[in-house]
Amino acid sequence: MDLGKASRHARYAVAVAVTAGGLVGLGTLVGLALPQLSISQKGREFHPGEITLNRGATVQIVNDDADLIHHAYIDSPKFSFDSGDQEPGSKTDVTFPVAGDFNVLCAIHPKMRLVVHVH
Ligand SMILES: [Cu+2]
Repeated sequence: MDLGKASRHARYAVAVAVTAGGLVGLGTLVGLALPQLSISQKGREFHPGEITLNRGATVQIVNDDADLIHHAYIDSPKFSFDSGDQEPGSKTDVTFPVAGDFNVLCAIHPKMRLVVHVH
């Protein structure tokens, strides 16, 4: 094992955590410790319906409707995404690589909307 490499990597991780904490405070630092944010689609609604993330964050969209297929997508000049059909019980990860405001829509249920603010 290359201990020198592991040690450099560890220092980098600590520096990132300290910088993030210093810039935006403890609340976000605690948020960073969570593996990811989970969004429900129960009852043909994204819940929560609006979230704010740091660039690079990953959201997990969970189809927790028992018998409905959903199909999440983002169509923006900055970033587009398409989940394909989301079977009941499925989980889909979306990582937001750029800052901006994005609407996550459902191709099957036009009223479904999740607003994502990425800083
Ligand atoms: Cu849907």
